[in-house]
Amino acid sequence: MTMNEGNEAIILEKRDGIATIKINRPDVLNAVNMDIIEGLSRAIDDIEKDSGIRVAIITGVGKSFSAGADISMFKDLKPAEARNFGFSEITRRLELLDKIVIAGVNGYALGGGCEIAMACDLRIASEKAKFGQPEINLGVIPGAGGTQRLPKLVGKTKAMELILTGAMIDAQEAYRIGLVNEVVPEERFDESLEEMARTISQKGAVALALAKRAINASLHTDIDTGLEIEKDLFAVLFSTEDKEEGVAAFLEKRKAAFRGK
Ligand code: CO8
Repeated sequence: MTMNEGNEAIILEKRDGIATIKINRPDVLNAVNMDIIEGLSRAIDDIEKDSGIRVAIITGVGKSFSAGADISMFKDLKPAEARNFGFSEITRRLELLDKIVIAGVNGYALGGGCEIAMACDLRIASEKAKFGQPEINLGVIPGAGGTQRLPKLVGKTKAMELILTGAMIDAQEAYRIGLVNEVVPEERFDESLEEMARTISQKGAVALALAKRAINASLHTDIDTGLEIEKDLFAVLFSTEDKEEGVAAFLEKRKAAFRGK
């Protein structure tokens, strides 16, 4: 199934249990304005409600993933408007979504673009991708989760360096510091994204959602609380049909056919 959300800044397509969200302002390297924030919000609403979707991919149209917030808006933005812009809430919704979200970083992922990618569960980069938090060059700091998620992903040392210098790094360096899962040649980019999405979409939907929840909880809780959360979620899975199917399939030496229940 393919559908267009009716907001051209964001294109939402669905096929075989996988949703693809495309950021579509290529003339300005997919800089994020209100249309993109609203479009992303609607796309997340849609995916959230669609029980047929297990995996979502976010990528950019053209040569950029996203070069961050549309800087032309900053000129007249008042402090309260900057605070309530809604960008940070979008990244949080991606992180809390009960589906797996993969960032397909096809080019620049700068500022808010890097922050969207970091809120996703996995990041696949084309070898042309570039990452950075250049906000310091504008006299500001990351405002959509960068100061919070970057240290968790790459450690305080590198996060300080990237945010304080505003330096841009290439895909290989992003891989080396643990910011991305995989770097692939441009010609294999779509295929690699599809392959990762397909592999994950064939797993049980409840197990995927609970694995995501448990891993994210580990970043914010002490070990004992985290282990309690894990035990609870592990136990929940013993009430699912997918657990029956997964175990039966192993014992019968066949491939499991999960139904997401
Ligand atoms: N905002 C607005 N326009 C942009 C942006 C942007 N972030 N990035 C690129 N563009 C536009 C350019 O102005 C240019 O437009 P035009 O053709 O009309 O001149 C077009 O896109 C193409 O860009 P360039 O000609 O600059 O292309 P280059 O290949 O020479 O350079 C770069 C590419 C290096 C990516 C360069 O465009 C650049 O440095 N862009 C800005 C990157 C940046 O600083 N991003 C951080 C923004 S701040 C942010 O993201 C904070 C997020 C939290 C916000 C919270 C809510 C308020």
